[in-house]
Amino acid sequence: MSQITTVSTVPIAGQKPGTSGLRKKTPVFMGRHYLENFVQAIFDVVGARNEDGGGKTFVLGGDGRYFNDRAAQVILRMAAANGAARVIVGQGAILSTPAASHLIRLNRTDGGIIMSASHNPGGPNEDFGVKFNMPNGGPAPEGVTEAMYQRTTEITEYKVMEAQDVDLGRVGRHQLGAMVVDVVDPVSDYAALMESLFDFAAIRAMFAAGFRMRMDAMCAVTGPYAVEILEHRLGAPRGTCVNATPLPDFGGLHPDPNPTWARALMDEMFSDAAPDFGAASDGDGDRNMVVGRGIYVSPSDSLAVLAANAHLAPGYAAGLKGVARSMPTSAAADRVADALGIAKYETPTGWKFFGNLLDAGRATICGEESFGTGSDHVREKDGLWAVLLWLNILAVRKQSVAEILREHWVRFGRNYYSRHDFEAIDTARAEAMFAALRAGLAGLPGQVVEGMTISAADDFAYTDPVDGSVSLKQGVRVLFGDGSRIVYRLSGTGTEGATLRVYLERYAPGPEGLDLDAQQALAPVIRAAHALAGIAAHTGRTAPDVVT
Ligand code: VG1
Ligand code: CO
Repeated sequence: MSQITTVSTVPIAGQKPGTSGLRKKTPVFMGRHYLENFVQAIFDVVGARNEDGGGKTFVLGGDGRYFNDRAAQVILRMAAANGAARVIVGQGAILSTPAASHLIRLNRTDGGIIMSASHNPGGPNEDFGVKFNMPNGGPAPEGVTEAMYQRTTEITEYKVMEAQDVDLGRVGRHQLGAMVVDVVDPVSDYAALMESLFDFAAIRAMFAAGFRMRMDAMCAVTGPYAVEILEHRLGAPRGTCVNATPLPDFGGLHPDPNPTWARALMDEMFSDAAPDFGAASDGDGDRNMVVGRGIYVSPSDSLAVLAANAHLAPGYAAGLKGVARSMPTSAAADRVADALGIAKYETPTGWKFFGNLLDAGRATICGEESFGTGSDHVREKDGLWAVLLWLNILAVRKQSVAEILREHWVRFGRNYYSRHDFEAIDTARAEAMFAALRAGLAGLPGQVVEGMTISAADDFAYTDPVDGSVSLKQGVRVLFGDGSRIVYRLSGTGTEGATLRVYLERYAPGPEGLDLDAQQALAPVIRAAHALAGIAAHTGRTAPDVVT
């Protein structure tokens, strides 16, 4: 028998979603009422029933990290108690973020709950997270997450069904009280979507002709997707995918695909035994890092190359409507948009800001400097999608990654780019640094630093061109007359202190000076960034923890 219980609770401080959902240390999420309060706030805001009283349908899945399976059972019991009619769950409560986005759209559901802290480490003492995606498949916009947060501050009770666990290991239809739980294979619909976008025959022929790649899934959710698509459907040799079994603690790895955390892949790609192409993905499968033999592709460059070549893939043969990038992402994609004569957009950090542009058909491809690229095929960034688009381009152009990148820079010029992260800074000190920076902005234009003249300085504000919503204080920008740029932001995904992100960019028009080391090319910009913000004086840090 299943019975619905109403449990008394009290608000828990700090349940405010950040850049991408609510993320906290796992023990916090496992604390009494913590998950329940937030999930109830979600249902209170979006509703589990339609206006006519009928139940809604949701998608549920996560990246498989520690507590994913237990949290899924709680969320299902609460969905049933709140009146939902049906929940579609990935087998084993597993769904990559892009696959969840696809299922939400494919089944015309009322949204979905994704359990992930993405690139943050997982485990009993690491991070967990929950976010809600809208019926369009995209992350809830700020207005909705703010309403959920407000709800958590006034919550007095939540509803839960008393019932046995649903067997999420068995694909098929299950019942939880009156609610249907459809457990689905997490991979098949997503793989079919990829086949509809890319020239699998051409990629298969490339592998058959000896092309070799390494795909590092970092013991996170992409493994099963990559094995099925790359090895089974495209004929890449068995073993192409490594770290392909999702583990609750990601095998102790930090599933953040960047040169620091995907060190093993970088070492292989720069060794004598390097394959033609390398890629890595993050905890929930929405990020990608791409590496050629002996050459690293910065995410900003990857976005630009994909935009310039997307028409080579069947799904984009008609061309792009527009390209959107987050503000801290380099302007490389803008140059491509200008050359193609298509629209370009600059949004705040976080995929939720691309949703309206994609829905309105204004942008086809979007990207962030943080290893996120995607298109209008779903409403999340999509790691494997980016890998497959690269493979499709390589199969058509029959050139190496290095050749493609060099030709790109010769044609468009090169935006040297790097991000320096200073992690776990004392929050008060980080805030003091930003207060000082903001207070001094008006006096910056005209000043000369490291031989470069500051042409403008501001705190990025964004007005959504589709719904007119305004987002303020999205990052401090310092622009120089020669096209160089510094951006300062505080991370909204961390769970410990503050993380300062400093984004550095410098444009080289070419044809000379296109092959420098990025850190060397950026040296004056880096020195200027330290000087202008007084990073050492405010934070006590002289060098970044992570450089991408
Ligand atoms: C970071 C990235 C941002 C990305 C977000 C979610 O946010 O900078 O570009 O959208 O993570 O990515 P922040 O606020 O820490 O800078 V994921 O793959 O963690 O969902
Ligand atoms: Co992610």
